[in-house]
Amino acid sequence: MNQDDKPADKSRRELLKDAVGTGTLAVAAASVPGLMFPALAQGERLVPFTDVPDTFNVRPARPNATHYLDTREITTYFTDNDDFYLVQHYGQPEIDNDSYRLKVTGMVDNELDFSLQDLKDRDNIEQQVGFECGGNGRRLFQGLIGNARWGGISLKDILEEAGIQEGAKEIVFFGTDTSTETIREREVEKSFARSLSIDDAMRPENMLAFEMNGEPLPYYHGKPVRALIPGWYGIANVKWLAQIHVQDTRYMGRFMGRDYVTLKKENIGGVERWVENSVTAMNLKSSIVRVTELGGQYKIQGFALNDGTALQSIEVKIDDGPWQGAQINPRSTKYSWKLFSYDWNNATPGEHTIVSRVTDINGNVQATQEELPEKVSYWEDFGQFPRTLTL
Ligand SMILES: Nc1nc2c(c(=O)[nH]1)N[C@H]1C(S)=C(S)[C@@H](COP(=O)(O)O)O[C@H]1N2
Ligand SMILES: [Mo]
Repeated sequence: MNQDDKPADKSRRELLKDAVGTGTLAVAAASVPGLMFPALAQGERLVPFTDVPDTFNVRPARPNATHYLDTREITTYFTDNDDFYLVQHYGQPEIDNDSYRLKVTGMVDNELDFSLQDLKDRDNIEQQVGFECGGNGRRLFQGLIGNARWGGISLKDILEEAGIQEGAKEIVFFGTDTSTETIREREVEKSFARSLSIDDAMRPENMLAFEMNGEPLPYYHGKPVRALIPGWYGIANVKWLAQIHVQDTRYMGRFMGRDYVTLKKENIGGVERWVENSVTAMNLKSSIVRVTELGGQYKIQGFALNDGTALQSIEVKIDDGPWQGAQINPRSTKYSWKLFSYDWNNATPGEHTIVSRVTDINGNVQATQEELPEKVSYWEDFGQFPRTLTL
């Protein structure tokens, strides 16, 4: 076990089965030390980025507030539960474990109604999953991001037990959190909700999670149960999950149809059109988040995330130099984030611009901001992110 692992309860851990093969990277990662993002060693320092203003301020998690990481301070492979980013659009409902119920309703052969214990009594699975908010990006220096070890049960099993009926199209996940929304000048009480197509919902890696890094799912992260859709932006991971509903129509709620909707220009069969899409699977993305120096030796570190497709490489470019391969943490799994590290040898004093790009095994290369389609909304900010610093 690596030093930066949280100590796991062994006996419990051995009981947990891996949900699906963790999947390996296509990258040969020989001789990479397991500990890629250590806390600063004695004499080591963080080199400040000149693109981060002095006023940029990261506060600890607080009730009902968005919380983001100071990505320069990422030192562990698993993000601490207390520091994992937080987004909640309708507040943070308090749910009592003993009275908690999860209902499965709609176009199913058997409507189901589970207590928390009923869910825990099913076959338990565990997966490493990292994700970011669909609204993450350069303005927060990528702070809406985290990686954790999630424990729970298979969503597919539950759906199979319910028996999805012929003609069903979508599965809607309702949270317990509600808010009054003004829609066409009318005030209506709405629950947070997201939907998946039947095919997307039946992916074997999807989970209902009730543990995070070996602890019961924390209150802020959806206690007692949340959905976890590996490879997707965070919005799909409905917290404080109350109901799973199967229907034969498209779910049109705010977080599918209005918010978390990207507007971009696309070529549609030869015609340039403005296209809206719901934020779904994560785009191929990497970013540099920290640079360290020890005795004149500089190291550039960052992360990559995508939809789970194996990676070919992560590369770093310094100023107008060539792209150079970085080392990817070999402990990465299919849906975890991939931390990378690059030894910046012969760094010269002065101003520099450094940038990373990730390539997957299908040859998809992370685009520059300029190469991406023209986009109006800030959702899905996955272009290359050049960082500046002065040595
Ligand atoms: N019930 C509920 N689930 C939710 C949300 C919410 O507001 N309510 N926010 C979503 C969004 S936008 C994100 S990015 C992730 C964040 O999960 P985290 O707060 O555990 O990091 O939760 C998702 N699940
Ligand atoms: Mo989000």
